[in-house]
Amino acid sequence: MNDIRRALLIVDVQNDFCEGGSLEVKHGEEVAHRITEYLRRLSNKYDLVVASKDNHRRPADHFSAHPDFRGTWPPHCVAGTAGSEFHPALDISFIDQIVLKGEYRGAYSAFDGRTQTNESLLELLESKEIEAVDICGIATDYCVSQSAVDSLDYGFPTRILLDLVTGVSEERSLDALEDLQNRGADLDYSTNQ
Ligand code: VGL
Ligand code: ZN
Repeated sequence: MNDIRRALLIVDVQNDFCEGGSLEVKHGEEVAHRITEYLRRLSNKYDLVVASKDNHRRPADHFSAHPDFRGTWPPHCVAGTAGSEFHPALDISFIDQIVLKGEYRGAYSAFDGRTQTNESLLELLESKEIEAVDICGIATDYCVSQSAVDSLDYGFPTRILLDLVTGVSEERSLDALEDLQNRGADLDYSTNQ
């Protein structure tokens, strides 16, 4: 189980995506707590723990005063605001690298993000010789699923940790998970790891 080099990708566990945030997603806080429990139990199984952050400055039509909650959204995760911070229930001491995305446009995939030294997520994974990616975080039907699609397209065996994700729409989240499974992702519970 530990013979292949594995990364955990924690997607957008930020205040604005949790209860009380400007784009709150149901169970966001619970997911933050569960990811922390998982990290305390099994972070040693990962060769790299990466967390992405939505980090908007002027993201064009990603923000709207009349959002449809499918392609346009209320302002959220604005760089430098409290809403863009990691949720306090996420224990950030386990995070090796952060990737920021979405400064000047909507960017759902963590693979659109860059590290502090301006590396892409793909470059980072390659430099750490990562061979497989596990994904958790918010939101299942947007940033989690787009990140997983990219991970699969780049050739990484990709697993979604089902009890460590939550989505904007339950129906679209189920569709997204089915689509990911059809693309070859593994869906599994963190409690089985
Ligand atoms: C996200 C909507 C808008 C996400 C980001 O992190 O899933 N969703 N921006
Ligand atoms: Zn966004």
